Amino acid sequence: METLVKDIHTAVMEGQSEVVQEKVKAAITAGIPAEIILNEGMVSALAEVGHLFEEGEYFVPEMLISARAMQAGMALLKPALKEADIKSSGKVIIGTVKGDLHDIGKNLVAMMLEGAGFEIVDLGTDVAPDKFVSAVRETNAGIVAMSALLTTTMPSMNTTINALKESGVRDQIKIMIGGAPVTEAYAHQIGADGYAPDASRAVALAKSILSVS
Ligand code: B1M
Repeated sequence: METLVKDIHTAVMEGQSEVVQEKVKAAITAGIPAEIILNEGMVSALAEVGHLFEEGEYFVPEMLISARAMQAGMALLKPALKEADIKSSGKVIIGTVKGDLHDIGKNLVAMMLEGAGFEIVDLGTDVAPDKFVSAVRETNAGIVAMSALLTTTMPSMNTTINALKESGVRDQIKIMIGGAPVTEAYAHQIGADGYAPDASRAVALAKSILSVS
């Protein structure tokens, strides 16, 4: 069991998508819990990739192929991450804010929310404030969920909230935010309704702000 998780970790770090897929399939078959495969095999590998990037040992192409390898593995884990008793919990509009192309965390949050019974409207990455506004107008979503991975794109969350206010739709929805540099304090500062540090707590937060049990 440990060897398989280690192999997944190494393959994500080396950006070997096919090996990741092969090992993730083997780990699922071996009965290793999806959360262990995800957190110990893949999320920790990307954290290490981030450190190597900071230290100048990895560059953007290496980060990118590691990210692709993780996404290949995540696709296989999706069914296993779904909760058993799924009932409709509401609709969530989700996107990575303008200027930001990181989508793995956002995809993971979307996947876990979907698994918990939420309907997802995924706007993708680099989402301009007016796109969030249009999505609120076009859907009957209860939540707008924004992700940012760069300190330089966090202000786009504030700009988006202001755009939602200016267009008169702010009070129709709850707003939740997250992403590595984002904090609870920042959520308060910009007037979001909630912050979650990871995907499972994002599910708990979404349920609590929509009062879903
Ligand atoms: Co970039 N990158 N990157 N990158 N990248 C970081 C974020 C960085 C910390 C690396 C580093 O220096 N150590 C750094 C940011 C520094 C900063 O601003 N403080 C950085 C940089 C600098 C950059 C570029 C500027 C590099 C360059 O071009 N010179 C560039 C920017 C491009 C852009 O966006 N405009 C860039 C590009 C890229 C790639 C494209 C190569 C690739 C992204 C590919 C992709 O996403 N499809 C990439 C990657 C892979 C990373 C790291 C290595 C990994 C990010 C990741 O996917 N983590 C990252 C280093 C790191 O994080 N340690 C780094 C795994 C993911 C599961 O975690 O996204 O944190 P995370 O999501 C978590 C939580 O944050 C939370 O739940 C998730 C699951 O638990 N969460 C939410 C996320 N969104 C949420 C929303 C919620 C609630 C919770 O509610 C709505």
